[in-house]
Amino acid sequence: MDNQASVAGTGSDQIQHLDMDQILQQAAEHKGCGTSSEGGKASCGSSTAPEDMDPAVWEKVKNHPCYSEEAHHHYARMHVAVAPACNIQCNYCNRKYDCANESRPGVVSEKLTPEQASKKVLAVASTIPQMTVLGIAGPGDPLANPAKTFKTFDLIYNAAPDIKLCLSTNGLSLPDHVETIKKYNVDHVTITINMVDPEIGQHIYPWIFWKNKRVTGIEAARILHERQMLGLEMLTAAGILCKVNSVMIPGINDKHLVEVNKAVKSRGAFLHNIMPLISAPEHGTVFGLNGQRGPTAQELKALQDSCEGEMNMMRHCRQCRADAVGLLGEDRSSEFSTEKVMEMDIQYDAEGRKAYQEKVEVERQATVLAKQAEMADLEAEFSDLKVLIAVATKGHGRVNEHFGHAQEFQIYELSTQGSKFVGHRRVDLYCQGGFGEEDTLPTVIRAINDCVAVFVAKIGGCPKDSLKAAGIDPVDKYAHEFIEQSAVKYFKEYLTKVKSGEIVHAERGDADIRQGAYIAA
Ligand code: CLF
Ligand code: SF4
Repeated sequence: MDNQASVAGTGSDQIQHLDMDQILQQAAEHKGCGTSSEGGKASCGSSTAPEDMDPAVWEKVKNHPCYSEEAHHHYARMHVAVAPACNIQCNYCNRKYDCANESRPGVVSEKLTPEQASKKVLAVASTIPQMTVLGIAGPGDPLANPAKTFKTFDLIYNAAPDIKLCLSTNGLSLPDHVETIKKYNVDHVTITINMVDPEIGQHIYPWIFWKNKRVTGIEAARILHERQMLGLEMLTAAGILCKVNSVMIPGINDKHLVEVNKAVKSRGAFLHNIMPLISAPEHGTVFGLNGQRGPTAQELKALQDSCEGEMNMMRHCRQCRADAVGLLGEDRSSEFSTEKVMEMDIQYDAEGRKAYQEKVEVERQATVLAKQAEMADLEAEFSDLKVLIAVATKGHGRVNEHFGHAQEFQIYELSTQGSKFVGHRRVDLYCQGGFGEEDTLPTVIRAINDCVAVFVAKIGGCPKDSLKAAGIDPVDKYAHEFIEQSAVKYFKEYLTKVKSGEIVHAERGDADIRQGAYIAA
């Protein structure tokens, strides 16, 4: 492991080489943190707010893994499945499975009572001290189950007030509950808004349940749209941070989502999360059965790029299941089944959690400092070259996963502006104990086919050769180092080689977003 990092002094000619202990020491003292943000995003790892962000908002987002891209490498969330019923029907959802707009379809949730949910939250918080957020996101709609939802929030707030409370809704009942949401200390609300035009909405929502009867067609979409806009306006007025999720459905709302972006931005949404439709026949959804396709990776990125202006775009959503536990890219829910949780003797140690999170902040700060240091001489380069790389990581902002063990790759865009997280690609495990690997490798390559390189902690000879043959550079020399610092280093070398003619840069093609379920755990 290369334990060296360059840290800029007062001028670009004063580059010093410091070892990682010095960086961690600087981070602990909160020295040298650039508090600027990229595109208005919370990019700084310090405990102070970026200059262009209200400190009160910063307090709400700084360790929320969904509201801050940078925080998602370090902090975890959990969902409790206390809300089984729904008051609308989406064509991408089959209620036999988890909510498809906040869940990975195809996995059935264990439904909980508020009391079971509360105990589970304390169990997880005691085991995973970096778990900072509790969300209710299904498997139906939390506000179609208001008694269970708010009872759960109440129990958790009283037992563990340091945990942030979050909910995700389709918005139909939202205006009726904004006061209650505030009363129960829920600081973050997500509304799934897929259209602002009922003509389009009627192709996404076959019906809603409204005032004790089923309403269909364009009238259903009109009511839903009006309630979503009203709910968003009321949340903003109440000072509750609001994120909007939209499902990108090619041929139905893909072009229209630019209008949705403008509409929600003008009503005060803090963050917009455009997610790909996940649609396969085995999910049993209307879209799955009628062959509606999801977007490709480059179609999704182009839409996200086109919406990125003054409004923050979320690109790190994992379309979580309704009982997800852990960092966004991992799922530890099986460690916390109701049976196991009910047997656990839980001592909630708020001080211990706080101390652990302070250590996380030091590590987080170190990743920011290391990237800034590496950027020092890149900004002087003139080039409009942009490339994508894929990274195998278990979290903590490091290249620390083996190629064969990766269930997802994080995607970074590299340019003279530095490195920028632009998404992730779920893949089936390559390493499956000696079988199935020949079948899996082509699907992994298709998932990262738009990347020039893949950073891994380790990789075997066989996949290495196949990646090279596909034009993807397998890079293991940054094993266990910080991702973004390594990415900037790599880009500098890449640029030098292109400029010297050692390599010829060629535009890469598109990549697949996986539609089916996992074939390996
Ligand atoms: Fe859960 Fe949603 Fe809260 Fe996050 S998830 S209720 S805001 S705590 Fe996050 Fe998961 Fe994407 Fe949701 S990655 S599906 S955006
Ligand atoms: Fe399914 Fe969620 Fe839509 Fe309800 S709001 S139909 S649970 S995706």
